[in-house]
Amino acid sequence: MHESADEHALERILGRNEELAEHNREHFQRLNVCTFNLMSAPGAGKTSLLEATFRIAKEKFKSCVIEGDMVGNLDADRIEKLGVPVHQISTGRSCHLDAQMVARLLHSEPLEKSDVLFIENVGNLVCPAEFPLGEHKRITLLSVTEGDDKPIKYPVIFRNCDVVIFTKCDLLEYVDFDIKEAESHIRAINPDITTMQISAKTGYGLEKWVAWVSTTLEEFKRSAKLKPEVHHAH
Ligand SMILES: Nc1nc2c(ncn2[C@@H]2O[C@H](COP(=O)(O)OP(=O)(O)OP(=O)(O)O)[C@@H](O)[C@H]2O)c(=O)[nH]1
Ligand SMILES: [Mg+2]
Repeated sequence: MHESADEHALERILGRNEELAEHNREHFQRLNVCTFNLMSAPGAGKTSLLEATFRIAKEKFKSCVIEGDMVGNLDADRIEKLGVPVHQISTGRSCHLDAQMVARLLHSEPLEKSDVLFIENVGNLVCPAEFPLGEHKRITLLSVTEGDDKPIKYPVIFRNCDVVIFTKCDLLEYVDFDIKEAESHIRAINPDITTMQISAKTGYGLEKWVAWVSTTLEEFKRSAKLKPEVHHAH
């Protein structure tokens, strides 16, 4: 009895989030800002990937960042040091970002001037998967220190994404992580997935990642041009 009442409440929350995410998506489309949602377990290397990206490709696409954390500004401070505009969202007791939190930042000046918005979600391999934010692409990072069985144990986040990035590949020789095995678990639930291997520490695979971001941005801009403009009163 209780369980079904809880399920209804959850469905309502998820439905409302979907609506707001759609609103965000239209807004990003109008602004011509291609948005990426980066999700992973805590410490898989989301901020390190962003830092490495900006070190080598700050001039390639004009970016801004939203940092989602339960408390503190540590990650936002790391991004700010690289001269990239960043907003910190403190989620408090919530273990994920939701569309409403992102919606509050839609009219910020740096966002309106950017080509790309990177949203670093709260480190968590479960909840962020259920809450779309209006992003164009969803990216899940899986560190090779976490174990190649994680796609089996946490399938939703690996199913609900466009790209999986295996991170910390410089550590592959020290850990029992079989990339082929992990990849086959992911493909079993998400056959069209794009996968990449990187090391933010050594720079391995970063060029391919930056090329993917650039191509995705170009495709996004082309498709935005083709779509009829949507006019909304705000
Ligand atoms: N060896 C190695 N360590 C890395 C790499 N990328 C990140 N790390 C380390 O992993 C730790 C966590 O990295 P972060 O980039 O902070 O991870 P995160 O996913 O942003 O963490 P949360 O925001 O707390 O979820 C840090 O000590 C990094 O130095 C990598 O490519 N190789
Ligand atoms: Mg981080």
